Amino acid sequence: MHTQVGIIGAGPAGLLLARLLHLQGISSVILESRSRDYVENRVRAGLLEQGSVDLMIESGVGERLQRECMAHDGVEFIFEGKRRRINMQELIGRRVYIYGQQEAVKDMIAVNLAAGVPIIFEAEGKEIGGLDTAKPFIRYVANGREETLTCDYIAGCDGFHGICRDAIPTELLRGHDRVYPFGWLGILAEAAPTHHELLYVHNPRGFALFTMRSNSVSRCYLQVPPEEDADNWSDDQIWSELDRRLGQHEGFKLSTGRIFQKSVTPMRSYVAEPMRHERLFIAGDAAHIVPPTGAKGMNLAIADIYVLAKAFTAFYKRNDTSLFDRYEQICLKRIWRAQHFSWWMTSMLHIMPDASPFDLKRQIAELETVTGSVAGQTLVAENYAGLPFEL
Ligand code: RFL
Ligand code: PHB
Repeated sequence: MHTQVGIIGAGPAGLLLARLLHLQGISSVILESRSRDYVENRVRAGLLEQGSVDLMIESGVGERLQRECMAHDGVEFIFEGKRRRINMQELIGRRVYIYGQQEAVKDMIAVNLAAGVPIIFEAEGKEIGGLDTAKPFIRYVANGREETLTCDYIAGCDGFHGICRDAIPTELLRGHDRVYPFGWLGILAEAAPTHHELLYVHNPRGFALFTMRSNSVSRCYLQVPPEEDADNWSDDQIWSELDRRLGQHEGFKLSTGRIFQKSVTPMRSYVAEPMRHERLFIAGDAAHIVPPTGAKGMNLAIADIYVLAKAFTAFYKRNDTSLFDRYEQICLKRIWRAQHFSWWMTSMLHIMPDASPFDLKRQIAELETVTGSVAGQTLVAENYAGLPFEL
């Protein structure tokens, strides 16, 4: 089998790339190690930046998103019993949108398959090679048989645990890494949202986040030790801990219900450089990871793909390779800004295991500074709602 762009991974990055290439008449094949059912039901991100939503609508995968997403003008911070709202719409004229990542994945799979873009599920990429030749290849196993896909270029959209990043020679690959001494216990519950916008809570007992998937489904997170087992937490313990961290506030009280999904996510920051090697390009979580506090992971994956799709288009339409050469430089500028924002939000809101009273007071002062002035609020709003896509 031969295609122009061989894509490994049917996450948001791989699926959006295939769609954007198809719209330009460029062929691709997606290889995905998991089943369609698995990728369509994997619970992950929920918050999309304005630019991500705009790109999805423009590329014809945003029809249900437009109908079902929840647009938020503001976001709230809670600390020391105080509530501070940042009105992004008023400050910078942009908003954020709640739409489950697995819903976006379902939509992109359906649109790609309907357009005849091949997505081969349960096809595990084992090896890539020929990167310095005109015909790179991907060896994969599907239905117990080893197969080969040849292509002009390979897009490594295979997430943090994929195989593509490791195909960059070790003497060239630099990984910038930070692991945090905590994780998030995330739940989905049959419960109306506690509040109509997101609540980021600083509490000496640990960070908590109240978000949602719909008017009847809540998504909440609790800071826990990184090696915590979600099964150690009963539903009652989860609700009672969320309640204690949230505290008492006028205007809302904790909304509870049946918890139907729970898991613990470790937290890390990571950037791989370079993001291109010969005829391989890596994008999304394959190239970088952020702690989820800034809600940037899926948005960064989409921003990488915006650039990569433009680069393939310039090459196939105009034989222009200049964007191939600038791909990593363009992406890394945004990635490092998102890295800083995600690290900053994480360190401002989480309690380090060895935190002293000084550290807690300093965090409160920081939250006061940031939420207490138009300058501070604008800084958060611009980064949270996302910088415009640029080439
Ligand atoms: P993905 O989604 O991991 O997709 C990679 C795909 O590649 C497949 N794969 C392979 N296929 C074939 N052969 C191989 N050898 C393969 N190896 C791997 C995998 O099965 C998979 O299907 O990467 P992509 O496309 O780069 O997308 C990145 C996002 O998934 C990720 O950044 C976000 O989920 C991060 N994230 C958030 N991002 C946001 O923008 N906003 C949020 O609100 C947000 N919240 C979150 C998050 C991530 C979380 N967790 C669980 C890590 C909240 C949480 C709790
Ligand atoms: C989510 O809705 O799952 C979500 C929202 C904001 C974050 C992280 C996760 O910062």
